[in-house]
Amino acid sequence: AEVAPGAVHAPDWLGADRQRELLAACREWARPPAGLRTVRTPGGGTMTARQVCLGWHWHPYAYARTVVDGDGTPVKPFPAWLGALARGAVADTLGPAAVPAEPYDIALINFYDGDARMGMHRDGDERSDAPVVSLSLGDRCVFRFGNTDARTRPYTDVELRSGDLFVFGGPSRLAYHGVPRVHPGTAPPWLGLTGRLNITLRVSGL
Ligand code: MD5
Ligand code: FE
Repeated sequence: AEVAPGAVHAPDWLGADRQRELLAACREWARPPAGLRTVRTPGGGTMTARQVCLGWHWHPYAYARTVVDGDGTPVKPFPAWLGALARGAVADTLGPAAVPAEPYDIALINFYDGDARMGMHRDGDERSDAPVVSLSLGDRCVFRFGNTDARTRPYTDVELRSGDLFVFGGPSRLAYHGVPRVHPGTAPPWLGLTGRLNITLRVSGL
């Protein structure tokens, strides 16, 4: 379903097998060194979703090759199979012509427990306008897709569930968005995940 120009929601795009595979991979990536960390913003705030990065390390509001705001170790590599997954996701939602020529080279993985949220923001630290690919695992959440001008209304609330794909391309690439709530205990029982996981795949242009 196209939520806005270039913003496409594909429910249950990942099958059960790929959800299990991706979850197992995320659990490995979360281990130290360069594992899961709490992100602190320059204003003294703390993000409630914890994060691990592959390829490039995101810290507010720039990218680095080492975990500059954590254990200082080199960022884990971005595996080729994740790039293939991203290109397939773009081709399936926006069409083959929308698949970028540059390689996908960043994964940001956010771990949400039942109380975690993400405030309305725009993703502007990449130097590429390639579509962002977002994959959800575990608990359902309310994803708030806004507009490009302000973090306020108008916005559209979409429920994202385990296995869902969301692609943000074209004019939607720079829209404000956030996660105002997670619904605890709504993950599919067969997945074995408490909480929510979101994987975004991006082109750095760096
Ligand atoms: C999440 N993550 O559910 C979301 C999904 C983040 C973040 O927001 O920055 O890690 S990614 C949603 C996204 C990415 C790029 C553009 C737009 C949404 N958009 O234009 O709405 O943890
Ligand atoms: Fe974002």
